[in-house]
Amino acid sequence: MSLVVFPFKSEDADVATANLETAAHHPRVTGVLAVGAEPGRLFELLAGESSRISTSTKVPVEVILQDRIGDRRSGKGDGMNTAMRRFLTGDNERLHFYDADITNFDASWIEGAEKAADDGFPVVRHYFPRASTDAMITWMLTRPLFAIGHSRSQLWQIPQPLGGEVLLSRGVVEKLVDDDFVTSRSDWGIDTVITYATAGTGPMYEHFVPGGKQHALYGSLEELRAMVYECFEAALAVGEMPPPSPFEHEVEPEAPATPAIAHKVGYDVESTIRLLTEGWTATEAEAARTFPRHIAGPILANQREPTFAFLDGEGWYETLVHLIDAYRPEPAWRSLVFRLWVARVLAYTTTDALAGHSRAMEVLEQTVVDYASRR
Ligand code: GDX
Ligand code: MN
Repeated sequence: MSLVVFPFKSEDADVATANLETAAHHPRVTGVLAVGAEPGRLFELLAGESSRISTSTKVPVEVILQDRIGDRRSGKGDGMNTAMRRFLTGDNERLHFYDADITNFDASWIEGAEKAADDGFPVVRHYFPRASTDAMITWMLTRPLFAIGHSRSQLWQIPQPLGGEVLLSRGVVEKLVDDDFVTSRSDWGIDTVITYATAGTGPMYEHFVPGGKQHALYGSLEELRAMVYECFEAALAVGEMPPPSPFEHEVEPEAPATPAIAHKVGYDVESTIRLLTEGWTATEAEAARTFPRHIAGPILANQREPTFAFLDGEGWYETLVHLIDAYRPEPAWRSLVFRLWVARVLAYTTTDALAGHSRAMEVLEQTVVDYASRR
């Protein structure tokens, strides 16, 4: 008995409807829930579709609005926390989360997770191959900060700690809804804190999806601004928490990325370079001057011209270590952390990423391993 949940905000209605339908048709699924960010056209449309799907499948399909639960920007976190509370009012045993915008969502995702749960794993995460310039928040912020903050734990070995595709069994959800660290994170940081809060509480299984996750694409990295600093702040907060206890972590072996994934370009470089030089304020420059001089110099050079080559693996490590102490959740620092992340992504894209997909992935992984071994 499983409930499948899709948080949604502004997605393609046909894609979201097809996903509700796929979930409702699965024999293991006894309920489907879509949690919307706000009322409006998409919300009304999905509400209409949900009653049609309920009637034809005899599985309850509900579309609800998220409650205000956390104390940060109201975003995906409020959506997921609303879903977990709602799940506990029913009698389903398992809760699956999937993003509403996945275009290759099919029964195999549900099956992969259910099978691992049948084998006794209360937490199942889906992971999949990604383009070498995709997942840049995971690769440059979350895994490095986990590696620095909890170097001896298995936390940084979780391949996709920001993934929104997970199965949680009832006992796990009960813990999460009682955990302020999770309920307060109403923004993009929710996936980070759920990853932390589910690590160390029992076995964890990683289900590999060979075809990857196809979903709505970004234009410029600018679209990720809030996600960058919100995920960064969540990962910093995790760094201040006690390390998770050792846990059984079974990771399905991964297969090489298909050519379509390996050759995909993650973002537009030209429109991204401008983000280095635009919009500097005096307070942001002041924040930049707190870095050690050999890093502060090239950061501040971006006020005049794009400068990013200094953020190789070594430069980035020093940058993160300084941020861990100096960062404040204020506009100037948020702008600076986004700018630094853009510079790091460009430095990587113009060097390691050019070496081909499999080499680039090795370098990314090795960099995280190196960060952990320095602590
Ligand atoms: N209820 C609700 N409220 N749903 C939301 C909100 C919100 O405020 N904002 C976004 N969503 C939904 C959205 O409709 C989609 O279904 C899902 O959350 C993910 O959003 P999307 O814009 O597709 O994000 P993206 O960039 O694909 O990010 C996903 O992967 C990231 C990653 O792995 O890098 C998402 O699961 C992120 O949480 C994750 O960090
Ligand atoms: Mn998406």
